[in-house]
Amino acid sequence: MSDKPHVMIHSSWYPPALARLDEIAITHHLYKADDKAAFLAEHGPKCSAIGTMHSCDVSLIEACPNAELILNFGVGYDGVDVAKASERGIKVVNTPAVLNDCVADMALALLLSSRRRVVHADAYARAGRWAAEGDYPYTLNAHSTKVGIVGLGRIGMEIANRCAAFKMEIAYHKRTPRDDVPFKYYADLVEMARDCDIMIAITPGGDATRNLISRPVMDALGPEGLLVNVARGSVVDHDALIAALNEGTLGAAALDVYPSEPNIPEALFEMRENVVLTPHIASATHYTRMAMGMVLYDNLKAKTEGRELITPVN
Ligand code: A2R
Repeated sequence: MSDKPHVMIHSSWYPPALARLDEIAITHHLYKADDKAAFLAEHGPKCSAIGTMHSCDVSLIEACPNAELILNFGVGYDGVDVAKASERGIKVVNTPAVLNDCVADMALALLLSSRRRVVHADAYARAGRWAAEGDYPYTLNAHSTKVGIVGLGRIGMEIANRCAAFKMEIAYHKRTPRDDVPFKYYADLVEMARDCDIMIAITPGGDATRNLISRPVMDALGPEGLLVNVARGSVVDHDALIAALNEGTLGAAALDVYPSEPNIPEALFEMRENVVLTPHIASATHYTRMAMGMVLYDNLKAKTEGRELITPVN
């Protein structure tokens, strides 16, 4: 009999990385099962680990009563019930750091697309409107603007580095100021928004940051202001966002994340000129998704060999 650990895979992640787990584990793919309850009843009790990309709630934890480890594919673990896991002595690991550059690249891609209207101008060009109607309307600068980064952690710092290279002035908000950066700190988000042209959200999700970007923040950003969200959908009040964009009190939004993925609030689809939408792809390159998968692989291997976990969150 194999002494490999059994792992309940709740949701698939980057297939080549997921396939590597089979070298060191016996994986059970719940997302492929038609009868999930029967699948969990059959395989849950033998699993000492759970793998997930989106969520791991109490029912999944309870269906795997011998689980000791949760592998969370992503740096954000707001979908995992960490409190319940801790209560049961289950360790949770995530995939920090290896996705910093990719997410920061995407933040800048969204920022530049929005300020220079790349997506809308592409549609204008393809529709033959240049020849028919004349030059595309003038857009707004990316350089020589002030950008406020909400959450200056691992990814936030990479965003700041890129913004500096794009000749933007940088400000930031988080709960505790950093003493290792030259950027202006704002304890108050509305105050920062008032002073900025662009705001980029890159905090964790969860209750502590729910609707942190509120209507007053959007209004303070103003009619020429841009909100970029590469954090979590829950960080932005989307009803307020749609209202602010419709009323023109906020100029533009460029979003990679949404409150109820994979659904996107339909009102945003109609906003073609001032809204750029991507389907939660900030870390989704082959290179980075493989690296994320290998962080989970290395954690599972460490656990199996009785070594310290590499990226524990509890
Ligand atoms: O607040 P602080 O001083 O703990 O700073 C963290 C900040 N942050 C917050 N800022 C304002 N209000 C809050 N309630 C709040 N909670 C946390 O977010 C820190 O500057 C930043 C998070 O940085 P890291 O822990 O290094 O996370 P990383 O790797 O940059 O990823 C951020 C998030 C993920 O959790 C995913 O949701 C997303 O990016 O992909």
